[in-house]
Amino acid sequence: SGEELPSTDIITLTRHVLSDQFRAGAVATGDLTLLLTAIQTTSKFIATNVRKARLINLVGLAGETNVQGEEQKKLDVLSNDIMINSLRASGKTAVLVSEELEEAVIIEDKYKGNYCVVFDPLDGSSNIDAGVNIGTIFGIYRIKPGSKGTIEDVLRPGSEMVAAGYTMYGSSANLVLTTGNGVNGYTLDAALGEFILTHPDIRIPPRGKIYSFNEGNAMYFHPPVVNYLNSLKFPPSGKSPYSARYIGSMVADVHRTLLYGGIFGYPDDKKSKSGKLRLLYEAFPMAFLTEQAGGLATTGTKRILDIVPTSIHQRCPVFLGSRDDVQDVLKFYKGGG
Ligand code: AHM
Ligand code: MG
Repeated sequence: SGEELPSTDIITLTRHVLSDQFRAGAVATGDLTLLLTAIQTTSKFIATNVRKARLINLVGLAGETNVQGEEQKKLDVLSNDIMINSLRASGKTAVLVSEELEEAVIIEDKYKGNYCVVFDPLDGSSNIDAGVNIGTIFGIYRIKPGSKGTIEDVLRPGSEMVAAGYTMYGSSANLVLTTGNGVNGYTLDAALGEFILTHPDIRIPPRGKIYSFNEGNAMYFHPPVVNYLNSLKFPPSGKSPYSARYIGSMVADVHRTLLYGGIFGYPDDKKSKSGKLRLLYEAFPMAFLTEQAGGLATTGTKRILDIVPTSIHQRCPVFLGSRDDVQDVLKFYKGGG
């Protein structure tokens, strides 16, 4: 075949989301599309800042401590501000929950819309200074009928989210999104300033060959996890052991899991009674994406999307990925270890 001609019919994220709504025959008001446009803009802005971080001295500590008592990085603070400002200005949001802010932000009447966005503006902060992949994670709820937008609108199971996704800032910026109708991946074309559909209908292989856990915590792990991991490393004779991959950025570890298959886990253990990851803006969006891609997401004993949150920053154990791999973990939990 000869040289490929450049496509004159590119599918941008906005076009794709709109065509999805046409297909579904939904009475779309365009509100969600506009909200997603605002989110795309924040991702482009954050991607730009991540790129030039080292040049303009955005790496290093910002000198403040966040809700979880961790020191904030300058890029975290910046990314949070970018998202709050843009989401408020979109006029489509009523409640915002950010990992970086202790309290939920209730949007004033002038800008109030019908959606709530829960997000971690820049996840994987321990990787920033080393230039390793980091990302933004977000989940979207529609406010309850009749609600003016309160914290109750986000203290709902993940299964009620209308959309969720993440943007990974790596060698390219990749936005992966579900609106409850499968999962699609888009890559930022920097010249166009548009996210272009590059990974249509992502499906997780039913079984993988990679496990992704912080095994440095193994001495705290509960028996089901220890025994499960041993089963991967010391399989019955004739079978190959799994490969270990752990970046320590949930977005990057989940992204790889969606594309290659396998399992990502951050369990609860003797030290971290509820694990580390946050339910609302880390576990829920990733669980939603995983299930939409044909995988499973569990705490070990419960489907993650069924959990009813009681506070906005609560944590939750996470195992997610290929269906068969997650079912294997569940067997260890059911068998009592
Ligand atoms: P952060 O929100 O402070 O960045 O922490 C969340 C990150 C996840 O991206 C990642 O999966 C996990 O923490 C890694 O934790 P650990 O360093 O304990 O392995
Ligand atoms: Mg974070």
